[in-house]
Amino acid sequence: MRKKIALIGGGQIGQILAMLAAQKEMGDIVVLDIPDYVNPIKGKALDLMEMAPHGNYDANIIGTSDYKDIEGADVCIITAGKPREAGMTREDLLNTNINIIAEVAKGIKAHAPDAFCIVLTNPLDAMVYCFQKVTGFPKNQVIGMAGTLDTARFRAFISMELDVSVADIAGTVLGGHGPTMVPLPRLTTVGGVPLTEIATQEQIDRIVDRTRKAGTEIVTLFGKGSAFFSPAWSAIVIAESYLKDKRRVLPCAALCDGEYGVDGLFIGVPCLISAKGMEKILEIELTDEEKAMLQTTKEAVQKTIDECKTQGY
Ligand code: A3D
Repeated sequence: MRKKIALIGGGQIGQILAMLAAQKEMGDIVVLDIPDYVNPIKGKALDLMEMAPHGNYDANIIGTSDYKDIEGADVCIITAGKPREAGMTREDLLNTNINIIAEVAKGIKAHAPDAFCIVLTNPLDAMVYCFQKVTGFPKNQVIGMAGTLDTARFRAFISMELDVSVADIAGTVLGGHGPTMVPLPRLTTVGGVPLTEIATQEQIDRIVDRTRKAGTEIVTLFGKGSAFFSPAWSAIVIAESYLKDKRRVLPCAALCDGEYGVDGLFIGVPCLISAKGMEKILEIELTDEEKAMLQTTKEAVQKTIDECKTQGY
């Protein structure tokens, strides 16, 4: 029997997710959106079914606004909610998206209680926290997709700056999904060569700064709405690791229980993603400077969580 992937939110990211999941034959796909948007969602699903003969994939793809249709889903990827507009911070979305996430969490808990859940809605670290609070799902079953994208951006900017293939760049970005995130150039390599040996400090500073502001760079160019191709691919990479038990180590927002000195918060850390979901958080021995940056990002995440707590989460 095919796996089932539920995409909650069928907007910019949701539609790319559907296309990628279909092309990769990850399973049957249900795209769920609000009743007011159900016809466009049904239309997008039908369009993807009609792409199948040339796309060379077999998958049933439907659009719906009824949570009954996600029954039995193996994975839920949540993008329901508003994206940023130019001049907005991610935190500006909190009051709108918190209610949407609560509604989505209730729907998934009622209809797909065993699904591995990947949250993308911003402000990410706070929304994944609220989602877990409402569902009460164990920490291996819920993660936030942010570090996987932030690391992809970090690798892309290294590739552009040094004119080398992105395929050979390995690195990671820790912390919250915002300007306080912590890229780790010290642990980054290009074909096994330490980044710190082939890039100047000036280049590294430029890459780190651009990574931290990458989401805003795109929102500013768009004017309205935020990135969608790269966030979708990043979520697919996590979902694939779960569905195929690939055991990839990917930076995700995971519920920390003392790791990295963080307790009770979702924050970006390296995670082993297997058929068990978020099987394990991998800890890195950080320098004092990196620890200080992680403390700053932790305080920024805590601030948004405090706001969620005042709203009863
Ligand atoms: P958009 O194209 O507006 O799609 C969002 C969809 O959610 C729309 O189709 C809405 O109709 C739908 N929706 C709204 N309320 C509900 C609901 N209650 N139930 C089901 N569906 C609903 O936005 P997008 O796809 O560009 O972005 C989606 C979210 O992802 C936003 O919050 C973005 O800020 C966020 N985002 C996160 C990242 C990360 O790296 C974490 C990157 C880019 C965007």
